[in-house]
Amino acid sequence: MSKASSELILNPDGSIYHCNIKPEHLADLVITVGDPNRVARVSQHFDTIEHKASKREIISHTGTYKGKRMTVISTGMGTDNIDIVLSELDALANIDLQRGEEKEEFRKLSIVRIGTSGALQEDIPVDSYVIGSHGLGLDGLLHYYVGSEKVMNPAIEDAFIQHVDWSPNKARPYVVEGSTSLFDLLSSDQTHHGITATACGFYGPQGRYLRLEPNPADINERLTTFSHGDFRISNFEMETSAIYGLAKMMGHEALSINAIVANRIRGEFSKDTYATIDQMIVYALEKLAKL
Ligand code: R1P
Ligand code: URA
Repeated sequence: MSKASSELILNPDGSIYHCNIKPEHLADLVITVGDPNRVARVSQHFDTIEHKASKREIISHTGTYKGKRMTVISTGMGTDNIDIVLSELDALANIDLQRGEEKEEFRKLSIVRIGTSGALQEDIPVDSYVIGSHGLGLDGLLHYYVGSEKVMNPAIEDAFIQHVDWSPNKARPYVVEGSTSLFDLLSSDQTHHGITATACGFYGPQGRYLRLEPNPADINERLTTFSHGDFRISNFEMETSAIYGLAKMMGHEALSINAIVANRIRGEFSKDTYATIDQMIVYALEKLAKL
């Protein structure tokens, strides 16, 4: 059945509402970044840029790096924005926008987040890179979709809920595995690995105490000491769980690589975040050119 114009919203030129691009502007390989300014920091390395768009905090550049076509797009901060960007990217790939109907042939996207993050382990230093084998969603987004339990990992979730004594007043944490093929492609002896925890905020939800006390105050210690088999929580940020969850439900591949700008255990912050991010961008582009 064709979608109503209130559900699948198009701009007057036929582009999709927030991302503001048309299907032909979207490459199969998509790099997401939180910071809109990071889009140009990625595309400055491209051989050519064929299309640029912007609306609100969502900026996108499509071009090639060493001949590999890719779209880099900013999401802004948080899983609420991920809901918008992932839904629209999938619609661009898999819905005939004019007819408002799902296409017969599925188009699979590879989605790689190049982000920044805080380490939750003492041995993951600032200015290193972390790849999330799994996303741990403390944000609740995935529960708004029917069938999301199929991509979750209840054994890890239950162990986590018990270990941290998770409050029933908050959404149930969910765990989704990232793409194993992208993990193999992007991993090296230069990358750390672990579960990437995704919070619904930067301060209280990540245990930062300015004037309001986080609840629980020791959330970071509880996360740091959690392990399940070989898995431990490596880092904290604000998008990965929703990217992994939505991408998996939609049938896409997704992985996050994050530059560690803070170490929450040591209380340290990077002295030059931009240098670290720029190095990680080149690292990721070199690997992704081989996809
Ligand atoms: C918070 O400072 C923001 O930085 C991290 C968090 O996930 C959050 O979006 O990622 P980005 O640098 O990709 O935005
Ligand atoms: N981004 C986050 O969300 N948390 C940090 O500590 C650093 C970057």
